Amino acid sequence: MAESVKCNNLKIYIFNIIVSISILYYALSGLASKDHYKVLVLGGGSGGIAMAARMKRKVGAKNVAIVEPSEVHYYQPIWTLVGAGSKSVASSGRPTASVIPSGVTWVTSKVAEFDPENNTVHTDSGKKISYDYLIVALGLELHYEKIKGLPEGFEHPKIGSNYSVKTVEKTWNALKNFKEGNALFTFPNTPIKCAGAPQKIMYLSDAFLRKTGKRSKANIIYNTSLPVLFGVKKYADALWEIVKKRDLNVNLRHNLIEVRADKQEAVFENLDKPGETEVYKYEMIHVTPPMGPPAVLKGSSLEDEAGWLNVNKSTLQHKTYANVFGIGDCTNLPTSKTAAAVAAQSAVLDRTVSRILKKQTPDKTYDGYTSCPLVTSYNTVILAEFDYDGQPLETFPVDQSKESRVMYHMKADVMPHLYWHGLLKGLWGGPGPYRTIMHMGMK
Ligand SMILES: Cc1cc2nc3c(=O)[nH]c(=O)nc-3n(C[C@H](O)[C@H](O)[C@H](O)COP(=O)(O)OP(=O)(O)OC[C@H]3O[C@@H](n4cnc5c(N)ncnc54)[C@H](O)[C@@H]3O)c2cc1C
Ligand SMILES: *[C@@H]1O[C@H](CO)[C@@H](O)[C@H](O)[C@H]1NC(C)=O
Ligand SMILES: *[C@@H]1O[C@H](CO)[C@@H](O)[C@H](O)[C@H]1NC(C)=O
Ligand SMILES: *[C@@H]1O[C@H](CO)[C@@H](O)[C@H](O)[C@H]1NC(C)=O
Ligand SMILES: CC(=O)N[C@H]1CO[C@H](CO)[C@@H](O)[C@@H]1O
Repeated sequence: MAESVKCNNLKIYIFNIIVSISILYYALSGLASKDHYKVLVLGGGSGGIAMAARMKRKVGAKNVAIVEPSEVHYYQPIWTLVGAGSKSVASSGRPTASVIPSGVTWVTSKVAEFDPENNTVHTDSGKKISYDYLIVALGLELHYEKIKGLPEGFEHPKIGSNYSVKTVEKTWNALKNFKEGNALFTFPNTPIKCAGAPQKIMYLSDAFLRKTGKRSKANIIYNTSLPVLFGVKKYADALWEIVKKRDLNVNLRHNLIEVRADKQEAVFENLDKPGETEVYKYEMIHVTPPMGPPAVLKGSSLEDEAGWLNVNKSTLQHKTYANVFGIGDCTNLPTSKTAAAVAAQSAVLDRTVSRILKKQTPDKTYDGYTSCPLVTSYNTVILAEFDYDGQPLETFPVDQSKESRVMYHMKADVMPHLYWHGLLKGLWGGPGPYRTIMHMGMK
């Protein structure tokens, strides 16, 4: 009897020790994955990875962390070419773990809340992380649900969207199975990333239908909510020529508001005559969804009136919080949202943060450089490059508004290499320094 009581006491004693050790272990491991970083980067997309690589060089890997929920990092620009025969979806993605700079901490969660007064963010797993400097690179959000009938409509055939990895292959199926009728391409009534992509997809579809002898059975229509074909006149003029030559019907100020995928019908609103709608039958439709700022910025003191991260357009420093910075699609920088813009911004932001670390004022200015390779066929590209004022800023000493095969190779082969090995390693800050060399005093 006494023996068994003693034994039970011993068991309880051992049990208590185990529990205590476990609690201590979790408490210590909590401490080990420390919750304070000198530089905290939010988002592990193009801008976040590039900046983490650059900050690692400045402050050391152990002082940098990235908050990013996704296990896969995509090179989004290649989605325009995926399925067009030249590239596969798989080739556009790599494990996030392989692009996080070595030694930098990866927090696999979503940012759920900002507390910039206390230099802290909260994650969706309830963790609080504090920082000395914060770099926000959260990208933008796609809003298919703002079009009535979507995203459910994607369960039907004949509809696709190259803007999401979930729907990119559906575009190719719709195109491959095209018989005859209307092929519709849309551009929404919001800012979007890579504003050239909605029409690149049309040019490639046109080329595919010609190649397969079906072009005479297709009526290709590009209904865009924009008042122009492209924001920069030089390139818009060149594109109008192409559109005329290839018999593509472009309608400005037409906004897609509904898709009835079961009936293969699309409803557009005429933005110049509000309330007036037109219903179109389609044999294929490519939807470019409305886009908006990351929802998590909403209600925080970091957003501007439209919900984008409110930064100084020259230095990329937040307008209210001097230790907060922004890069890429999530910001209110008044330029076209592209990875090429992110590259140029990364060089400026690198300099801005260095100066702030040394208690100096920022001295390098972002000119709004962005670039959009407008793929106009299976082997040609118009490489649009311009700044805040819509002034062309061309890298090569040729007229880039002319369709070019060399530029196609830039887009399909050189750019992906530059992305994975240059931009993401924090080594590519855009073509600025090369522009001068390339022009060799010609401009
Ligand atoms: C079809 C298509 C074609 C394109 N073509 C071109 C092109 O030809 N040339 C070009 O230069 N650009 C092109 N782009 C645009 C380019 O891909 C983007 O502009 C660029 O990737 C923006 O980088 P970013 O870092 O701002 O955002 P992203 O690279 O989108 O990264 C944002 C990251 O934030 C993460 N995130 C989101 N919410 C949270 C949260 N709450 N917490 C933590 N992390 C979060 C996301 O998972 C994502 O990894 C194209 C894009 C598309 C879709
Ligand atoms: C994207 O659009 C182009 C043009 O329609 C098409 O050729 C390509 O296949 C699309 N991408 C995918 C993955 O469907
Ligand atoms: C800062 O943190 C404290 C304590 O956590 C909190 O009470 C306070 O509201 C926070 N400040 C702001 C501006 O949120
Ligand atoms: C942006 O920052 C620069 C340099 O610090 C400053 O001169 C300029 O006034 C700022 N612009 C705005 C709009 O705050
Ligand atoms: C599909 C669709 O809505 N097409 C419309 C695009 O805009 C023009 C007007 O400019 C209409 O005539 C088309 O019907």
